[in-house]
Amino acid sequence: MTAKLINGKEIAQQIREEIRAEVARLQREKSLTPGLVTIIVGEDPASQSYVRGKQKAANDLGFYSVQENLPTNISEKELLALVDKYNKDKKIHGILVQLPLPKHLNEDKVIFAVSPDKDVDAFHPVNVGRLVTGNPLFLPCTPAAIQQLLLRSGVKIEGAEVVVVGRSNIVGKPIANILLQKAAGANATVTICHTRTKDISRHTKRAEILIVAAGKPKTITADMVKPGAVVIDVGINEIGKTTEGKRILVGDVDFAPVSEVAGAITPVPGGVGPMTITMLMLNTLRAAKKVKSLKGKVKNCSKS
Ligand code: BQF
Repeated sequence: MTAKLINGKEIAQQIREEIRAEVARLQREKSLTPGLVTIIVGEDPASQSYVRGKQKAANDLGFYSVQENLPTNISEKELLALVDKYNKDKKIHGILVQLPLPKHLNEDKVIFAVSPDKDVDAFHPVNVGRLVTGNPLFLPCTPAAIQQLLLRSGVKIEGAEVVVVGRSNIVGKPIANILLQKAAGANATVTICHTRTKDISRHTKRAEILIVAAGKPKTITADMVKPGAVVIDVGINEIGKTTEGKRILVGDVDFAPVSEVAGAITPVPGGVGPMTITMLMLNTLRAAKKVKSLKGKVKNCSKS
């Protein structure tokens, strides 16, 4: 079998057109422009490239966008003061602090400082709690991206055997939580595997939907995949640079051999990544509209 490619770039573009139309309507009818601030501390090239992508997406959609570039040696107090300034700024609806932060800054403190109403990453404990208890304000961007890719590719999530490899707060734990909710676009049976799982293969081989966020190339090989499974590769691993200095990226899945076994698969690049940025834009739009609940707002399966 050769797997169907789930084209994240294309689906992301489709949703961006929907967002663009809604931004135009908001401007026309309410004179309201969604506003996003991205805050980056230091010079990490990967982080700078991610923030550039987020700024470009915001600008392309007609958002009001602000970029704060802070020096590595900024104090925690100064960073928290800046976050608070944007908490109070009426033109700004979404605040994104790019992670990871330099070691002298406490990430938890900074995440806690962002107003939950402007927390478009959905990392604040209030938003984590709201997700777990089934009343989310925002969904975290990468997990939201995964769910939308599945829905828009016509994958049936309800009742499916889902196996998640990885237990991070950013991907593994929240995607498991989203897909097990009693809600539209969820109702799956979810297993989470991690570095201390005894026999990962025993679990992955049962998966109808396999979500891999392990942070290591070739974590999943062809022998670990059930024939016909849907494989979502969340990994972003830099394995070198082109002669022009561009990062060469691979996922966590051994792509070519797994494609021979799986029913559908996301590529890296061009899979989950572009959708993640689009979900950040959707969260910013929702923050601007002050949508209080996502209940019944999950767009349903339209086969593409
Ligand atoms: C693509 C991220 C690890 C640590 C911190 C498009 C992105 C990536 C890939 C992107 C990521 C990964 C982001 C592609 C944001 C996803 O074409 O495949 C976009 O910008 N991402 C981040 O902000 O912080 C990270 C991964």
